[in-house]
Amino acid sequence: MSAPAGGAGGGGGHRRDLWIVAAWWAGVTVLGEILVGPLLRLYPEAASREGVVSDDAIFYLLRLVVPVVALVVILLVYSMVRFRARAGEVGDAPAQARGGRWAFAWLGVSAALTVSVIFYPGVTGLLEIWKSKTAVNPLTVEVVAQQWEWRFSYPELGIENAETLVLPKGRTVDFVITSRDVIHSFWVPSLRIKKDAIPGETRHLFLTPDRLTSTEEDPMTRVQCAELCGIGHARMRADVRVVAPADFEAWAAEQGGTTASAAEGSLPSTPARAQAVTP
Ligand SMILES: [Cu+2]
Repeated sequence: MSAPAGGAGGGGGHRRDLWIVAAWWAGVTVLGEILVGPLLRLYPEAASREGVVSDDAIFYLLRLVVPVVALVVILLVYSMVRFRARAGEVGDAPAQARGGRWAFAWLGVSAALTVSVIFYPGVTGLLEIWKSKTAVNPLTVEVVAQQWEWRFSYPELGIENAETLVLPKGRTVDFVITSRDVIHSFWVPSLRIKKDAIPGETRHLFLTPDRLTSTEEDPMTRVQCAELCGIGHARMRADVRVVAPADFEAWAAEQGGTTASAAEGSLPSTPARAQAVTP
């Protein structure tokens, strides 16, 4: 009961179909991999060590997906064209058989691919990103979200409620994130990894900016709320500057003591204040 031929056409005809599909698959895969290269270069450049890990994972998955999509689409289109009903043909389709070697091979390969990407780049990437939690001497930046603005405090430097997020290049930052009202999400697109800001909760996000950049140069380097939080959500942004360590110290000294809005009172329970405080 192990005759290889399944359909009505006979073994020889199917072998030819397989070769045609294989040739198309190889061609489209090569073409796809060639085209995906320039596409990936259009991807906005990351500006953090962790962001590069995240980008590498996405690029790997996009490259991996090319032969998979190619195979599925080619099989589908080829079958539709090759085995279509011709004019005047009214008979039934050939009886469909279940299982067989191809089905099990298909199942085995898809399962293996799925499991493999859980480990690489999944687990390996996460471990790489989580290394930042153990960075020595991270810079603490308290991030407070509220409808519809962000405030940044640097407790080690005595800076409170800054409206611009200034970060030194090359030093891991421990963002301590919370919200005063509803759920927001702290996101700097070029740093890549985001974290929800949740009232009553304090969450940590460790990121290491590794490129000098600013909102002016690169709009992807801005704080953008990434959780729909009301009518002002889209405008809930803040400028970001990643500067050299010496410039950061100069900025901190400039800010020192004279906080942007010292008159606003203490952090946690100030009621929502007017939109623009001071430019
Ligand atoms: Cu929002």
